[in-house]
Amino acid sequence: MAIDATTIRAVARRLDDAARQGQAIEQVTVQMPELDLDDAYAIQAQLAALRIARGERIAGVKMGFTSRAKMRQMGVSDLIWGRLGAGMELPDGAVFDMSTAIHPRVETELAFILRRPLCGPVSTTEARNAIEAVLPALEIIDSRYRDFRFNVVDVVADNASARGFVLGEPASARMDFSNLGMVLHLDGQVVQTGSSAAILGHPLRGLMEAARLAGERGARLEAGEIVLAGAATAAVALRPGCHVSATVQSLGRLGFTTTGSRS
Ligand code: OOG
Ligand code: MG
Repeated sequence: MAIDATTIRAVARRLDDAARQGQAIEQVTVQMPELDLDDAYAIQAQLAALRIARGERIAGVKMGFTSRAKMRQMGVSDLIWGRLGAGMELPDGAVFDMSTAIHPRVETELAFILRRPLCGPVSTTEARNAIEAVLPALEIIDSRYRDFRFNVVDVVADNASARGFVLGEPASARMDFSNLGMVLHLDGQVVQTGSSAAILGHPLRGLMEAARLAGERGARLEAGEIVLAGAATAAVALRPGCHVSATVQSLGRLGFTTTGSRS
């Protein structure tokens, strides 16, 4: 750790304000190049504490940079994780008000709901047995940093750009979800295509890595929690007044509509 608890709290407050005001800020490592990954996860934990203090529940975790498409798009090649607040969930078919965001993007993902806790290194069998359901998902990311630019420490401190998520219909964890075709549409046009296999070769590995990384930080994935395994395709910028939908083979379709203006 390169910074003290007071500075951790101050940086978290700055990121939290940026998110709530929809105003981009400078990358935190510009002024504090000494920040390390431990500091970044401590800032992230503090962001979660601020949500909890406002009465929000932590609903689960999200993985980042589990696919080459995302690594290439953002220039970061380390696996990261972030926390999902219950208030980030948007019901399928809902409206997302862009005036509450900075420069949101959308990406197609797979999600898991857990029926057992997971923590630390786990086998594929343990991971599979911990899954209650598998669901098609859309993630809305919105980096709090200007121009959506960051390094790995910045993006971890910014809770892995988490902003929102939409879940589709749950399916049985017994299905084969290793290689499902995924298509992202904006206003009826295909904008990205991919496969769930792009998530670390098998989306189950996204879950195993989530358990491992959480364990490293003294956290645990809990029964009932949601795990977003990571995007299978690059993210696409949202614009006001558009309809977003994703189709995941065997799992179905989900979507949302945007309104408002970009700040
Ligand atoms: C960071 C979040 C990455 C994913 O699915 O890879 C992520 C970002 O791209 O801003 O959510
Ligand atoms: Mg994502």
